[in-house]
Amino acid sequence: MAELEGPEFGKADFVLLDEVTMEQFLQNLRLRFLQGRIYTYIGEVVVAVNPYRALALYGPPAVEHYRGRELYERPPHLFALADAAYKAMKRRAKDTCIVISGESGAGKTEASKYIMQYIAAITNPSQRAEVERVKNVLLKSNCVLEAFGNAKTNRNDNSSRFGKYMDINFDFKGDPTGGHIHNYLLEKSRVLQQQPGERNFHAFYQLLLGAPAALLASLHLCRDPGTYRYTQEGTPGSACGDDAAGYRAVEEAMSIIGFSQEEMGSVRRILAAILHLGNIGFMAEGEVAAVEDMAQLPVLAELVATAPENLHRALLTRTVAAGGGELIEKGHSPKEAAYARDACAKAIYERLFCWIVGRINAGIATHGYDARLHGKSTVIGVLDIYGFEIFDTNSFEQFCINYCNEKLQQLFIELILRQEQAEYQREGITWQSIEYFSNEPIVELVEQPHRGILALLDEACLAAGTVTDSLFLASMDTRLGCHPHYTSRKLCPTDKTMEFNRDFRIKHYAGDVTYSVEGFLDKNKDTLFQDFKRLLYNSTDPVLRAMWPDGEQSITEVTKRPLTTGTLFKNSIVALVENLASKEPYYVRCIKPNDQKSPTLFDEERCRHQVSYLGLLENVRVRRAGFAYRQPYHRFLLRYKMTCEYTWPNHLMASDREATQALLEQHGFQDDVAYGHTKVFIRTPRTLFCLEQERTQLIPIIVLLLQKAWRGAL
Ligand code: AOV
Ligand code: MG
Repeated sequence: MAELEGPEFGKADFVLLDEVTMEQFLQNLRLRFLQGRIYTYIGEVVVAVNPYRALALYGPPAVEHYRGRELYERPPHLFALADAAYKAMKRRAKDTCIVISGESGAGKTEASKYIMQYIAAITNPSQRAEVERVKNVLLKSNCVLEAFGNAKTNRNDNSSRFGKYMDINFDFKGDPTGGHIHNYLLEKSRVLQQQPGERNFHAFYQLLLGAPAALLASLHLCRDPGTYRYTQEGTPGSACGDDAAGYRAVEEAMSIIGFSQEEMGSVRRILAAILHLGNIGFMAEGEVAAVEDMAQLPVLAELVATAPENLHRALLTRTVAAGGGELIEKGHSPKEAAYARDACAKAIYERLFCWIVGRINAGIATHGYDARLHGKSTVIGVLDIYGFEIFDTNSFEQFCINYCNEKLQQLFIELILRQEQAEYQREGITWQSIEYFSNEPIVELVEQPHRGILALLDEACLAAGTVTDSLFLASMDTRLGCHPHYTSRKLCPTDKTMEFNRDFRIKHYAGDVTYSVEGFLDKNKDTLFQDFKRLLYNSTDPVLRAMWPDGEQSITEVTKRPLTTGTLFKNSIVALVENLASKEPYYVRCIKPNDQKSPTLFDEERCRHQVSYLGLLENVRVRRAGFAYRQPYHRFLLRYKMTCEYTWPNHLMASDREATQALLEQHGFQDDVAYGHTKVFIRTPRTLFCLEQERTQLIPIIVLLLQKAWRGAL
């Protein structure tokens, strides 16, 4: 049992608290955190506190300690949870998923890596070569995805700037045969600009600081990130980790995954092209724009493998359809040209990222798997998505990220309740439901058709040209002004913390966030001129060309309005939630102990806030109001049969259920338990304490008896 850790280590499961109060919860969390016991259960949910230091918790001995064990047989750990998900998948052929949540910097990505590492360690005992290859690709994909999708933010030096959901497929033996990664909304605006103290995606610095000098020269780059407009911000003193070592690790990971040398060459050239593109400036030449320094063009043209004159044209003009199917070229103003350049840089990076994900997926696709030969393939999904974010300035990206967290919180509430209810129903036990804070109104505020913020944003984008961000804000004020979770400065003029024509506020489940409306329309529309798409589609670099299939269309064919970023994101999150809901979920709830990244500081207020908004106290209450513990009869007997004369050493009753009943009645616990079809349910932790105590007292006596018996036998 987890509580065998001893009382000095606090309660290993929050359901064992004497009283369910915030104070007791925090006290237990603090005590365990300070001792390096960063994991604690709420039933089958793992609460994890970021230790901000390396703990010797994850090596091969730890793997062995947890392999094949039941959740409560060992101290709480991610490995126990991963094992439970794996066992459910293997024994019952159930698709399972592990959902990791918590705010930015709470430790989600690290947790997801430990979980994958554990699954890799316990599978493929027969060392089949193809399974080893798949495992390797799955493990190495993290390094590549982090290089291209993570960046230093003010909250986290290695913050995930995209959402990741990874399915791992298993064959009937329980070995991984493949997988698939879904990525969600990369924060591509980071390519252009970062808040003070933050950085661009790691990949840029890794290339500049890690590539050999000759390679750098061939890309016409110099080492100093300060040379490039897109990497100027946040460079001094903000190097996180060792970028040069990162470069080597990514190169190695890419070749293990199966990227060819040509493909890796293309990836480097694309990164270099983005840096060069950012440095192109424009000046006015009469009415229209001209490139400031023409000498830059041949370099960029070489990197994207196009003719310099085509590049020149795409930078300065756009093709528009005039009446009668006629096409005319319209020159950009310098401002328009700069806007188009930035849109192009963002789009290239986003497509590069998606191409990399697709390339990894191709390496682990399960197309060779024949269900008729090998039985049904089962899946464990691992979700590691950006956590709830409140920055000094919050923009469209934070709005999407926080909406996504609302959806996941909603799912947690639904599943935790549903799961409990389903289990009682399955086992034929009656149950009373518990009140929960429902974040449904906030989710609706954002996603409701025709009336939600996303719908109003799309409406504003359709009317483009005339509508500005502040008109969009005005429209939200009119239509959403009465919503209890929405306010803007116009509606609350006394609030000096917001700007009049710019800010609106949403009361999220995790706190109030003020969003700056600036850029919402633009980011939602995400316009990229067809001229750039065509230019890159016609590149002679096959990798770059493959990223732009839509560049084949001519301007007259491009009539349908593409879906907006917000709507695409909403659709992908709705699909994700449906997918998760169809699986048996396991939860990790991560907590960030302080904002200083300190291994010793337990900031009580910060923790209190997280415990509160994650709904952890309610979670404990639900768990306790029902039955705190449940165990299959045979397992229960295996552990406690020594405490009863009818069951020790073996019972003679008709079933394990009857034997369990006899044991509990002998102890006088009959009013605290319920008997399900396959499991015994124990309401209060005290009952289990008593059994545990008795067992602990009996063990030395039994050991003595056994030793005597052995000696006698010799
Ligand atoms: P996140 O994924 O939750 O934030 P990370 O998993 O990146 O957070 O953790 C942030 C940092 O905390 C890591 O880089 C480590 O330095 C440290 N850390 C986290 N977990 C552990 C652990 N178990 N042991 C040691 N150090 C740890 V975000 O992606 O920003 O939402 O978007
Ligand atoms: Mg992360």
